[in-house]
Amino acid sequence: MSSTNVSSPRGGISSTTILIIVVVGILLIIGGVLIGQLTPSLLPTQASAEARQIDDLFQVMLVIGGAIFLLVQGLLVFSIWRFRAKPGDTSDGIHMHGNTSLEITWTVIPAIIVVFLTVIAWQVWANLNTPRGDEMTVHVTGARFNWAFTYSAPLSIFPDAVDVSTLPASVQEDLQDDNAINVSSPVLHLYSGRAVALQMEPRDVIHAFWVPAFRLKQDLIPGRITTIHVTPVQEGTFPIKCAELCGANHGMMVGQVIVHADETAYNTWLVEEMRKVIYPPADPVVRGRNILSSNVYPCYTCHVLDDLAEFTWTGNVGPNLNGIADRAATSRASTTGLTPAEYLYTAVHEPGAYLAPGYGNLMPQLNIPECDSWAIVAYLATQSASGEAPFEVDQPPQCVITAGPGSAPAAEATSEATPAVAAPAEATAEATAGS
Ligand code: HEC
Ligand SMILES: [Cu+2]
Repeated sequence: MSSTNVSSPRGGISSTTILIIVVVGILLIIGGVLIGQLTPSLLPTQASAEARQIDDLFQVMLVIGGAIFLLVQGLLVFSIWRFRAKPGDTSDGIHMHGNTSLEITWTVIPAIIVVFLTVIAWQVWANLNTPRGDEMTVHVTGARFNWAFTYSAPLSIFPDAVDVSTLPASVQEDLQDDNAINVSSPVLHLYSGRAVALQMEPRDVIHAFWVPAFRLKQDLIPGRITTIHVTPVQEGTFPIKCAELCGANHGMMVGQVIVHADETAYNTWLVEEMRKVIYPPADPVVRGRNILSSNVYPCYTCHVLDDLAEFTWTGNVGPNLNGIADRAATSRASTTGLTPAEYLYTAVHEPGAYLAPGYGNLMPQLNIPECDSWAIVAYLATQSASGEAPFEVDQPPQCVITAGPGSAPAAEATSEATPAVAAPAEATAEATAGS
């Protein structure tokens, strides 16, 4: 790291000069190490195994960069002090060009540094991209303006005996291939020490999944699935951010990772979520309200709905949904020629088909499973000025749930969303507004 050969081109190097160079070189290295040691204390906690590797790499870069910074700034300050013009001296400085040893030095040293950094950065990069042993997989969905996470929950961890034949059709279908059900949550739940592959997909534009405490950031690209591997190592709750400007409420696109202490704690959470999926409330209105209040879907970041205000339904990108049932039954039905229920279904399921006047095509196509869409419609139909549904919403036969053993109406929010293969739609439901 020593700067070597800053002597004047006129003479050889004296032993005093060599001593100065050595001392300055040592000081530069000490300074670089200090910068490298102190700066990381500004960073968030290292909550993943990957964070340690990345911070170590960063620290090496800081030591080298810090020493170079001190060298350049030191030479600048030294030159200003040592070679400043004397009062009244208006002559030019000495003209000099060509100093082969100096040029070789300032080419070779940076080349060695860059090659060294490339090698160690490549090693970290390759490590990060290697699937870990015994990974679990969580699917990440980014849509303007929230994050949702879908887990595969094996029926084998469910403590109660379940008679599969009594479960809702959509749950039975979900269980068919792997005897596991999909559970969705707006919070990423993991547990310490267990590696996970996060497979991400956006529903609209490019988003970037960023967990500062994990030191990992990954773009979500339309039409592609991108994956990162991470091993959380510290119990706690850490923020998730969207690091790609994605629209008006980009700043609201924040979430949380909860790292549980161990598998038991994680399973306790998962079983509670499974219960909501396995025993959904029979009343579609309650089901619809539970889906929307779970905030698994990003509706709340774009719409105001007073009934769900406590679940932060305060977004201002789309129309205010207070009184949506009245509007669906009157102006929307007459403009589109759909029945009010069909209109609401289309508005939720195929948002681009008809645009509410004054609004652009901003609402994402969320791939909401068929029966969940109809439950949402049943709930939205109750959002009228009078509080009574002004029209009937018939649930398609495969979406009718008869009260099962556990299907007591859930009072609180559930994340009942099951992005499984949707059951075939009723023919009428497919009618679109033909815009
Ligand atoms: C990114 C913002 C955004 C998100 C997320 C979003 N919407 Fe919308 N929504 C809009 C916009 C903009 C419109 C108006 C344009 C249109 O009709 O598609 C709209 C229209 C609607 C309408 C029709 C309103 C009317 O006055 O006729 C309904 C109903 C609706 N959204 C419900 C939902 C539900 C339910 C969700 C979640 C599953 C949701 N929206 C998610 C932006 C959004
Ligand atoms: Cu985003």
